[in-house]
Amino acid sequence: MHYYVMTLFPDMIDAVMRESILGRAQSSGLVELTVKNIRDYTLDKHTRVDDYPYGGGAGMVMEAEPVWRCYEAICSEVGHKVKVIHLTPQGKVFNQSLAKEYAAEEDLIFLCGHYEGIDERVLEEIGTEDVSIGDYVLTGGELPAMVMMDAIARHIPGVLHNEDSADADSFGNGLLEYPQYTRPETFHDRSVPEILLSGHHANVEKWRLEQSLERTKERRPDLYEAWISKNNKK
Ligand code: 6GU
Repeated sequence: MHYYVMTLFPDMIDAVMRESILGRAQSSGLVELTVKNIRDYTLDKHTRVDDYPYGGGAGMVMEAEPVWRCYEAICSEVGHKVKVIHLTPQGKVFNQSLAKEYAAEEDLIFLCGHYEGIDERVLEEIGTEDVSIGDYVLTGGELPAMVMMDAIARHIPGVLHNEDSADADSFGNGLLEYPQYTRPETFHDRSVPEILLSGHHANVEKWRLEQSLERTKERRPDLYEAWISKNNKK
């Protein structure tokens, strides 16, 4: 997977992406990351990349031309058109199945907006996929892009050391994950559930599924209902 990020704040991306699972994935060659500063593609002599909105209103709008030239530069590096994910609270909401879908791509461009957004015409011209990470407003698309790159990379074979983990995790089966425990057996008078010490694998699995269902019903009734209808129809 080769990720490209188009941003006005390249340092923000570099700092985070060097660390964690994604840093490792880059060292091992499973993930490549190229960060492009949109400002490098402006033709304005004062390196301006934003302007006042037509029709008036608060804030500034990112201009079409630098975004377009940056996009074209990436596509000519790659040799063909690349799917562009535009991070915006107006997008469809990102989830685990989208993460899996995007993980099948060879290259992905993340276009990070700032200010009051990006001139609509360049979004149309590129044909961006508009994606949000949830119903709240952030100051820019950089954090959402990094959230998505992390979630997507976990589905690339070899990125997680334990190959099962991506599917065993919360949402892999459509349910929240069961609670986990490690040593010691007692912490502040709280004991590890007896069944986990039993060594009886089938009973442990049964208990974990019950815990997952209980937890999902309580915390995410929407996911619980979806799981029940899916599993009763089978
Ligand atoms: Cl993708 N961008 C911004 N600016 N805010 C958000 C978001 C994206 N997703 C949720 N809030």
